[in-house]
Amino acid sequence: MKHIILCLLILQITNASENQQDLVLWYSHPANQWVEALPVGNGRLGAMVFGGIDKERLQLNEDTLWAGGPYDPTNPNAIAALPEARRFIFAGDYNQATKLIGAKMMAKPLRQMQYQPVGDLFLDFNNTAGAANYRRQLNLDTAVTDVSFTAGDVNFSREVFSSPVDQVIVIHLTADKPGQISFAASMRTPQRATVKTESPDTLVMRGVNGSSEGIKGALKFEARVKVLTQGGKTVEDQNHLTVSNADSATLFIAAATSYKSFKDVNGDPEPINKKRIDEAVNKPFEILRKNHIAEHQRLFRRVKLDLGTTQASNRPTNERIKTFAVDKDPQLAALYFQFGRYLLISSSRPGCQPANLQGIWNDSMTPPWGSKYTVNINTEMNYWPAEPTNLAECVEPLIAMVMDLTETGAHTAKVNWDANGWVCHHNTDLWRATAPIDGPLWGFWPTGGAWLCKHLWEHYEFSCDKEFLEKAYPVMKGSAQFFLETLVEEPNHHWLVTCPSLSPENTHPFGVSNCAGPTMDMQILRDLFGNCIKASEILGIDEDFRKKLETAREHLAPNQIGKAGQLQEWLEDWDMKAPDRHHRHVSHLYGLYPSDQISLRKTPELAAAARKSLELRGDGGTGWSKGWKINLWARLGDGQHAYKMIAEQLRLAGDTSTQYSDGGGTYPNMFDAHPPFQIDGNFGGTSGIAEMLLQSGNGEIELLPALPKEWPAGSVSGLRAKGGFEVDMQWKDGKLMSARILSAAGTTGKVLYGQKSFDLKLKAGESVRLDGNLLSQK
Ligand code: FUC
Repeated sequence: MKHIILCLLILQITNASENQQDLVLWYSHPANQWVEALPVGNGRLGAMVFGGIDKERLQLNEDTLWAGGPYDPTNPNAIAALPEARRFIFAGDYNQATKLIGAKMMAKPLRQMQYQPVGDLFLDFNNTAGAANYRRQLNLDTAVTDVSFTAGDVNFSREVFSSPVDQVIVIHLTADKPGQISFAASMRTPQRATVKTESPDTLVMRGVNGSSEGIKGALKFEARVKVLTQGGKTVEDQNHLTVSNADSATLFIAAATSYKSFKDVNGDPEPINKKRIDEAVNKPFEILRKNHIAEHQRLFRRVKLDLGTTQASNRPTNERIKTFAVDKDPQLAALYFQFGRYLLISSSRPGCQPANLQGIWNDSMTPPWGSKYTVNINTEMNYWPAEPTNLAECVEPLIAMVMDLTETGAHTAKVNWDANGWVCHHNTDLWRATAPIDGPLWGFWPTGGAWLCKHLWEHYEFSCDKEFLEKAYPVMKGSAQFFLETLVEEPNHHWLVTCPSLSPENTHPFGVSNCAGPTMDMQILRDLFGNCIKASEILGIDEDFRKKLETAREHLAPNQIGKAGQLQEWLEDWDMKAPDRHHRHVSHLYGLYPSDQISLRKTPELAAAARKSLELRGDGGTGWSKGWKINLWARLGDGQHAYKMIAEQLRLAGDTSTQYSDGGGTYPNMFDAHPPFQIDGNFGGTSGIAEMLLQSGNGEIELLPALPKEWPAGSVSGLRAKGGFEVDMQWKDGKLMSARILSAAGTTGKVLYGQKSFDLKLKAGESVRLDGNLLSQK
């Protein structure tokens, strides 16, 4: 008996370590560039860890360190030009409309504030010559990155994590011989800041944020590093600390700004940092590490995915990315899926800022597109994996931001559009600016806030949490109110349309993008109005408002199929004459994904038209564009094309030797390449893989809707479906073997697999086990 238990135990341990290995990114050399460094983050405080042998670099970020301060970018002159802009558009004089919008209706300033770095911490070592056996890794299961190597006869190791429990980054340096830890710690920053030692073991950076676009930097920030050693000696020297001959050392990094809310910057970072460090240094390292891992695993371990393993899985991550097209390496696709979940947990925890264009990781004072929140696709894409991959908590920062936007957006609605409710155009920033920015061709799109509302509704749809819906409904209603007041009748069919607007950021045959009633707007509003109608019914309120929405919804311009058999992007059949027929934005396919207005079963003709549009667009595009296309092909039930899009993503960024199209790709550290780095493609990839395995909506849960032949056998557990369900599945030879469906909310639903179906009638907390024919099992 004892023997059997021992065997089982050994088996379990082997499995556990094998699984762990499946969740590791690893490299045989230090990072030479930023996109090779490994990201850690607790939602708020992030670091890119380079793993240098004689010089370690941690590039640091804090999610409220943005340029500028509270500001009002609305343009009081905009409203006067609105009637004329509409007249130009309805008369077909699009160029005049664009000129007028550009001259009179844009935000002041024309650009929003950037997300900026804190700076770097450097550790310089002088006893690492001749290092060998180097390994650097990031374990997604523990959210700890570590470096190990041998120098002389000493084995060195370094561990780094950003603790969501203790709100500090912890660096732990050890050696297997006493007295071997010697280094100098210093800090550098591109910000207006000073770095000074405060005592023999503490280094402090104090600064103010940058001004931008005439908006004065209004934030104070502080980063604080404290070193604790076992043995050895620590001395201070003006702006650095020197540790000599310690047995081990632990560094604690805290960083904070004076940001309290988008309208209050009166916080004081110093006492916040001091308190966090004082509390952390009083806990043994093992406890800090254990608590950090437990909190990470509480979220991370909810979903397990096995797509199969091959020999290719044993190589360093950068090499595997390079040869994915040839090797297929199903485990790399699974790692990419889990990396997206890791990134979301690490960049978007409750109470923090939402994940921006780079999550929380950015080393530049002027990052691409300001590393802001672009809400004409990118911010939404960041949150696509959250609900289906069981990370609903991570949506909280997005929801909180949308609540803020109802306030700033109400001002923009009044000033720019003379309307009630609230509006957010195509971007926002830390200060929740909502006015149209950058230029008329990109910014004059009023539907960003309405799209964000979908995430509130989905948070309800996945959880069936009515209490949450009560809080979400007024936000959705405010957005709907804005459109009820600003939709206008277009002259040809008398449909209700947005005007002026645009189909994100695509130029129509008149050489500009501004137009009336682009398909995407209509689809977004069909969702928004429809979801408000359902919400008001569920909550039993607002009958009159519901009626107004019902009438308006019926009069929205419909989805139209053009001459080429495509789903029209605009009111007119312009698609085949548009100058950039392969444009990265596939906005009119919103109706297919993320929305479920268009589906193979419900609207087969529109689904065929969407497919045609997708074929005409081709497989090229930026990282996020390819990420979107994984999801779209999955919705079309085409697992092979979805897989092809994964292969488009999972190739080394910039590598032109593969058969794949331009743009997109993956950096050695698995960050998505727009290029340059933009995190949305990672999140789109994760949700795309989830969509290939499970889809839900319209009361249906479809199992393995788009399984490619490259993943013939596998299993997944913990995926979520709308209606409050959780799904586990196993498949073999490309066929479902078994599934387990748990109902958390006790709602009804229908499970589909191929032509088979099963009606779910479970009470909350009950589950059912089905075989590959969807017959229920004991
Ligand atoms: C939109 C996209 C770009 C980029 C930027 C952040 O403008 O068209 O490709 O993703 O947002």
